[in-house]
Amino acid sequence: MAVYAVGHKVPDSDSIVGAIALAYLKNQIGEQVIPARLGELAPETQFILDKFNVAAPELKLSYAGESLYIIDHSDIALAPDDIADATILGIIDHHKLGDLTSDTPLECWIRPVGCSNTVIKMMYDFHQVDIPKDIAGMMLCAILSDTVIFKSPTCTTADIRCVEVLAEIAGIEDFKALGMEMFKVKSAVLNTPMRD
Ligand SMILES: [Mn+2]
Repeated sequence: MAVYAVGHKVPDSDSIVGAIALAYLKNQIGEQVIPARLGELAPETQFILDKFNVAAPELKLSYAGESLYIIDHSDIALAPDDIADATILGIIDHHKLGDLTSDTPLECWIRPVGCSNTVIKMMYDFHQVDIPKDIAGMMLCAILSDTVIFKSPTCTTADIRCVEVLAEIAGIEDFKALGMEMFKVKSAVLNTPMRD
């Protein structure tokens, strides 16, 4: 039986980066966790992975008999189809509480902030684990994506402070320029005619 960290179906950057960042943290505190994903990468997410030269989490759809950490949601509809046959070890999220439940005690990190990666940064702080440069850069991008570079109504001062700290760790001087570059990748694809 293995332990996985996985975000929601039709994964966004928060789900993918969150799985990588959480798995790294867990591995640092002695718990073997494998990052996974429930679907194809969005172009924006591919851009982030390429930028920091990090491999995508493995595509894994079935979790029967496995244990997992759920990231960026707590809804049955967004979780793996066979989630009822898996053991949920934890939920890390920033949305309203969904309908997932568990048979055993679980670790729950749910905060009303703009991004799951802001919550994961709080977990790194709690466990006093240093964030590697590449992971810090990706977490920063995920927060800029979810908060639309701090313009979303869900953005909090915790998210902004978190990005500032992550930018320092990652050695990124102009994180807003990076955010704009990221959104250009996203909109370039959105403006592509459907047949292409
Ligand atoms: Mn999110």
